[in-house]
Amino acid sequence: MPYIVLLPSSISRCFYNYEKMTDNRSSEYKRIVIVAYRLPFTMKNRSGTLTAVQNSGGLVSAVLSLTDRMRGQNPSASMDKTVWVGRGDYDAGLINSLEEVKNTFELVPVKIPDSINEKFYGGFCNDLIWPLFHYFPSMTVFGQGYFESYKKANRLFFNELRKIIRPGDFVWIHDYQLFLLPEMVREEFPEASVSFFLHIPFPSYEVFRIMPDGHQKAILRGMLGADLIGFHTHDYAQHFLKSVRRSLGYDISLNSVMTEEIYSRADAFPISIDFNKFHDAVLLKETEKYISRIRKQKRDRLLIFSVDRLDYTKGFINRLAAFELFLERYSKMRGRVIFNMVIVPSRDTIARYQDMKKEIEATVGRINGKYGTLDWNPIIYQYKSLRFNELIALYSHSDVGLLTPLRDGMNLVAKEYVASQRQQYGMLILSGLAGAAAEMSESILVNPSDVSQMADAIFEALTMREEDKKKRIEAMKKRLQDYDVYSWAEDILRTTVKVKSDSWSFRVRIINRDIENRIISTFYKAKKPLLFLDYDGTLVPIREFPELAVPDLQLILLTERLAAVADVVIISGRNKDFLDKWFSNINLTLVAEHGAFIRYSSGEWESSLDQDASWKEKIRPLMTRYTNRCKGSFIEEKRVSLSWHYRNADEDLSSLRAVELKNELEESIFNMPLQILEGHKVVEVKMSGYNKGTAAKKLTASGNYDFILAIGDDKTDEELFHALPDYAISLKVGKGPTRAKYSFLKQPAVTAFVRRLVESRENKTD
Ligand code: GDG
Repeated sequence: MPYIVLLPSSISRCFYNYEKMTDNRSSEYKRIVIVAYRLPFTMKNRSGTLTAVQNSGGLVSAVLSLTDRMRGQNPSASMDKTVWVGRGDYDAGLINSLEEVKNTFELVPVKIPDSINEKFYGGFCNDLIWPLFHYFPSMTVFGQGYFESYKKANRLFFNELRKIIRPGDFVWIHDYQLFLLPEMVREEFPEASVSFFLHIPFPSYEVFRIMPDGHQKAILRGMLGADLIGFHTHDYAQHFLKSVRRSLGYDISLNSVMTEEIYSRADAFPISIDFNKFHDAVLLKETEKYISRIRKQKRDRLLIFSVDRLDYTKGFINRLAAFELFLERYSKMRGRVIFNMVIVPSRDTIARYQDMKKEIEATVGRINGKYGTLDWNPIIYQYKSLRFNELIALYSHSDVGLLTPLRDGMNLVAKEYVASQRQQYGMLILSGLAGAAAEMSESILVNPSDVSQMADAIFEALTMREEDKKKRIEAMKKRLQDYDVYSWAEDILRTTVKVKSDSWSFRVRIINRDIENRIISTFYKAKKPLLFLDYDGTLVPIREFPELAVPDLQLILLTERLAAVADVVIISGRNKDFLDKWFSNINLTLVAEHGAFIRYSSGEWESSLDQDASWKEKIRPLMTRYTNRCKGSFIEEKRVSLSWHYRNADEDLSSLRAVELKNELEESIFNMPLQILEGHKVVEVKMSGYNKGTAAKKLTASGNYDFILAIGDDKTDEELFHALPDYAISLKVGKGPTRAKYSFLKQPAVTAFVRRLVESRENKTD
């Protein structure tokens, strides 16, 4: 049966078979499609011969491994080669035939003319988004034509993507160069599973709103095209959601945005590293020669290092000032410490970057001149990229990692440094303004603008006792090992599946004459039909005051006629007296106060409260899992309730966990006589026994109904819809997201439909 989906008009252009996708919605993905500004290979053209060098980033290996793991988990379902869409000037045929590429990805190059790329990448991305999202509004350039080029470039990406996208794909879009792409995908392929991940911070709304309104709205709507929007930290996700609320005016509920066209969730998925790769590389032969070089250079001195790309967000000058103050303040350390500062070349053709480089070099020269001696230079400055094994040697033999960016989405170097500590224990000094700080609380956290605090932190790190370093580093290592880049990628994939399947259950399908006719014809043929009708907003329109919403004579008569041809239940939030007053003379069943009371046609009011406590066996393990994940929290058990208390736990983590627990509980308690209450630092599940769903279950169980229809308009009716057997037909009144199979746009349509139902059966001939 074809559905009508209330989605952007472009749906008609969609090539998916809707019914097929609906059936397959929970099946596993068949292919991963990555879209990122850069391809995972760097092409090298040496005297006419093209070769490809695979980039070493964690994302590349995570995606390759994810594909393998999915193949392994489900060998019967053929998992296709992962596709990677990214900027590239060579033809697809040529690069995909290269030996180095063949067994990895299928590359889809997006050609972006330089004239567009300059204002798109150099302009909008690097001169506007990058500084603003890293809290440098004064460096933000709102250049002419930037946004137009940004839109064009995103469109160019989409034009390539749309050629290859197909059902069963998991489309994973990366970073700030492609904010507009998810929406383009959703408009044309509403059934595609899309995840977006932002690698840089999402700033607070007060900074985000500095952008022109049009840019703000386009970016947020663009991102909301994804089913799941991932950020490094909880704060970034909250900033995004707040911006959605303020700039687009959408309601946010439990990290989700639900409108008539959108169902998206935003959450924190801190990126990790390939822990084993770094941990194991320390012992490799190729690393050894660099280690001996470092040992020779160090002699009995202590080594501090930092590695960053040349960028104003990295806080080089403050870091150098802190090192200088450290030498000044702790004079006994002079001659005993070397600071190896590695800066990886980046954008140094741009004047601002050249100036920054000059300033860094001048500062290094001045400090070395001031404190250096014949046999000791306090700072070794390198402006170059290191080989992987050289980097590992530096990580593994540095006594301190001094990583103090002014802002950083995450900072992978911090994680890599910790993973490389195995022959000796160093200590990490980490900026509190790097995303990594949220997970690396055992490091020495500093404010990168507080030069004095950083100088003291250097001394503390250099003189920390071996056992303390070991304890702190091992705690961080364990976390990195447990949640590596592979778990990260899997987590995102799994959550996208979940969000997508939730979005299916809430999708709105507007009823039409054709569907009405089919329902009426099934009703006509039914031997034993049952109808659930909500009252306010369904049988009568919502009025300003409830006492004004009384049934008129026509409705009473219609209900009477309906009750003569089918079993009818009026299921309402109204109290017993109200329902008795208007409907007690009709041969139907009444359900009052959302299911707390039931009155069968011939009987007295009964309470439907259930005393069974077996539900605890399902809820307790779930709460126990959260207790284990959140130190300091505990479970309290009463006869009719289970509570998860978190007043003694870490405030930020526990409030995040409380939201997650509530989400999971909501899933688990559907169809059970329970409700969730949230108190002060407590999440409680208690028996309710009185929602419309449980009442409906009881009523449907008591007869062999071959036709069940339910009509309702609000949240409490969603429980009713959910509780009904699959063959039941549920109809929502109004446009919002719903579990119902179809929706009426307006209440008066319900009365007209009910009249048609009645007439069909009254005219029944057999
Ligand atoms: C974005 C966000 C976020 C660095 N120098 C050398 C070298 N590296 C490697 C490191 C590390 C990576 O580059 C740099 O890590 P970042 O975390 O800064 O990553 P970016 O991709 O630049 O930045 C950032 C990240 O995305 C991930 O989401 O953490 O906040 O800005 O892996 O090992 N590698 C080699 N030689 C070097 O000289 N071989």
